Amino acid sequence: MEYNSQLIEKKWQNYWAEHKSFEPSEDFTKEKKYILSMFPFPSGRLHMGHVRNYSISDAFARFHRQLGKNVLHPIGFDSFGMPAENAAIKNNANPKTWTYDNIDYMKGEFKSLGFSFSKTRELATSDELYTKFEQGFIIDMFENGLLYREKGLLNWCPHDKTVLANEQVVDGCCWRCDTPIVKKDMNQYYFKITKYADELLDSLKKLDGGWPKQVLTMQENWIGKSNGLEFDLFFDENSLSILDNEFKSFDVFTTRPDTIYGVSYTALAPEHPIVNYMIDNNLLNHDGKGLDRIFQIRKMKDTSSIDRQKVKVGVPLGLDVIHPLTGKKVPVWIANFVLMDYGSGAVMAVPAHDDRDFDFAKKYNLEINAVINPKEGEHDFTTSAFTDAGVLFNSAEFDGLNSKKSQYNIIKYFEENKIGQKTTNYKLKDWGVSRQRYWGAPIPFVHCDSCGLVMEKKENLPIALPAHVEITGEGNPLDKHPTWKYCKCPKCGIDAIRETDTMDTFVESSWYFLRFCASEVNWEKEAFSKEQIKYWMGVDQYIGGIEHAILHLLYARFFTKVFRDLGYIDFDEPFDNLLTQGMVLKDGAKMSKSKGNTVDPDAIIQKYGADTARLFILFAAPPTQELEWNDNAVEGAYKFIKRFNDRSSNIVKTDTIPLIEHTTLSKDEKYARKKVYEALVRANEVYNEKYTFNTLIAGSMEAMNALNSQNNSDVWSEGFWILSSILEPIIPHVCWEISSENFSLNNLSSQKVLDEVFVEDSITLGVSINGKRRCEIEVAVDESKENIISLAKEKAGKWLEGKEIIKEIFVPKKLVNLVVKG
Ligand code: ANZ
Ligand code: ZN
Repeated sequence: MEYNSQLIEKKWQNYWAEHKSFEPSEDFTKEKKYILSMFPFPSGRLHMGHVRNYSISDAFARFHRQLGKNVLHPIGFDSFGMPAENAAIKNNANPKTWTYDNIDYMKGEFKSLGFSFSKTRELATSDELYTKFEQGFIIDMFENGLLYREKGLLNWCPHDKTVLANEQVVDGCCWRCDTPIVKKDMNQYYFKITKYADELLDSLKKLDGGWPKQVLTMQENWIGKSNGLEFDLFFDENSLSILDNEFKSFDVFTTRPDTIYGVSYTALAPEHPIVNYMIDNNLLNHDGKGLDRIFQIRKMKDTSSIDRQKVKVGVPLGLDVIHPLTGKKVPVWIANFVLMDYGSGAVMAVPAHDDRDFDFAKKYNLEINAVINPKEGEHDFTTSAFTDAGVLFNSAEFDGLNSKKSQYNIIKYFEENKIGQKTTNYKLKDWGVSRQRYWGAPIPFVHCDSCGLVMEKKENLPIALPAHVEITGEGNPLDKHPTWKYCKCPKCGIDAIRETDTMDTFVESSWYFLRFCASEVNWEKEAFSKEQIKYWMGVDQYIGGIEHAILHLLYARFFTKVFRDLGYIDFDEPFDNLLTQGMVLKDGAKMSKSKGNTVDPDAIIQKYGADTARLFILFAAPPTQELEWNDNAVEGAYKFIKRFNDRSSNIVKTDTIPLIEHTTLSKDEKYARKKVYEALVRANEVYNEKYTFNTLIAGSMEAMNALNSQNNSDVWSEGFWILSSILEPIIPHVCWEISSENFSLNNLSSQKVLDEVFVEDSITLGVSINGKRRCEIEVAVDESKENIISLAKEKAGKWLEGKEIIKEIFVPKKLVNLVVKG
């Protein structure tokens, strides 16, 4: 039949929907495969990045289904979040209506792409049922001390009018709208992720091999564990009296105690409490300029942390501390590169051995005291810092020791004299989850005048959003809602006020993969059951963008460990294998609406069909690399599918693979079989651990060409049986069409790789004259040297006429070279 993508694709999509072809079974004795792609935000339409993501996961899912495994390949929508509210402001739409309309449209797109998602487990995180279970978990976490409310300096985006997590601040600006953020002191809820810092770090080891190295490193750096020495620096008499004895000392953290004799100044973060105290009490011994500078520096941080790293700016405070080992006075500065939220917000500065300290010292003419020499050679301390480990000098009793040994000894000295201790610091901060927005899951707490902060009762869940709300873009719509926040205290029953903060949407994506383990049996009743989790988790293959390499994956790992500790599950890493797909580019740039270089998936499906889109995407590049859109290659993919469809007319209809007597076949027939079986071997590697769909497709194309060069209908039929099975995960519609017409459905579970087809009984040798390749001969594998050479002479006769052969060179299985004269 003529290839008609529209007809074939609609037909099979409806068939799959009607027959619920892709529902996993609850038979937990079967071998399982959990294939998951990161779920989309319902922005309105799918983009090519989505199509790539789901084409990859669908290929895995369909392959394992063919092998007879119980496959879970679910999809949902990460449907809370600001864009729904922004659309509401812009188009005067209701965020819920906007969201669910988009979801409907995108589900249609999923169908038209032929993705084999389970339909019964579809979810949107804004569904009230999902909110109900999530709020239950939040309450459990609160009861177990993993959630707390605290005042803190928060990043505030004046444009979006919301608090941002540190990670959502990029170079001092809001990650979404690029507006410079400002600091605001506010109450908010935090998850105690720092409690799990060590475990989050240590168990990365378990993921080695299954996750890309790059992602493991990003996670490790984000957690940012460092060991060092923490100690107090005490003010001298004069400074104590300036500070009215309000502060006697401050704490510093160093990873390089071996450099301690090289300290020539100390520096506080501009937001340090001592600085605040001095500002508030007018204690800065300056003409006012110092104060201005401090405010300038603080502003610098707010607008660009990059500036803050590059340009070094500081202000002397007119205070001195006493060096704990030498007893000498050391001046105290404010420095822009010291961060308030790391360590103790103060550093001992060693310009000779630290780059930032060096730049600062040069700028402000501070002492540079070298105390460590390289193990070999010399270092010029007037031009740069020496930051490596080395050998100590000018360091009293520690002279001559190497860095490592002296670090140990110096920490020991501090600890024995009770003037400091060994400490571990983490870059990781607790996860602030409050958002002052409407379109999110309400945080299920109540503020009561007599009881304080009270949890909602579980039987009152979900605390759902009010359906009607006015969204103006100013402030928190829930806070301004006329009725919603007024309630009774769940504990004492008096009038109380509901918490109006909603949760960071990263909370929803931290456990959705667990929710997918629930089935129709218990979907409404509970989030998931222990048995379901035990069977389906961990996710065998997780696929998504590298942009989620840090936060989403870290939070999902954190939730998994928390759920383990709460007794819901009994493992601690959710994703066994992770594939981060590359970006989709056009004209060398990432496809984006603002650049105007997007390709609309719907248009491609209209013109060529979903199979073509999927084939192109998986053929054009290995999934982990960038993919450049190419219209000609799309056309090429279409032609291949059309040819594949047309040639299927050579198949002899059958219910079993024809039995073929391999030794009786002609050379071309044997070659075709060999190519087909090579593709089969490759399919197993690619779908299991190599991911290079492009090589599998290339191999299948070769096999098609080889089939084309022979006429044996049994070889055709067998070849198509195998090729339509291994290509089904990639171009499912046409493959279901071909196999339903000709044989029972694709099924690789009984497909054996036949060794006989790889046995070579003849080989091709090149024949060269004076090193120049002239022709080829075909000989039996075990042919004798004499016969081969005489055959070569015969075949190369016309180049040998009138010439004398002076040497015959024979390289077994490779070539014959005849050296001639005349
Ligand atoms: C003295 C020193 C000498 C340092 C030297 C380094 C080299 P990591 O590895 O990232 O943990 N530091 C400490 N707290 C800081 C803060 N709040 N803001 C900016 N810098 C801070 O870095 C630890 C090192 O960073 C510490 O060790 C401290 O400088 C600095 F030759 O102390 B070091
Ligand atoms: Zn109360």
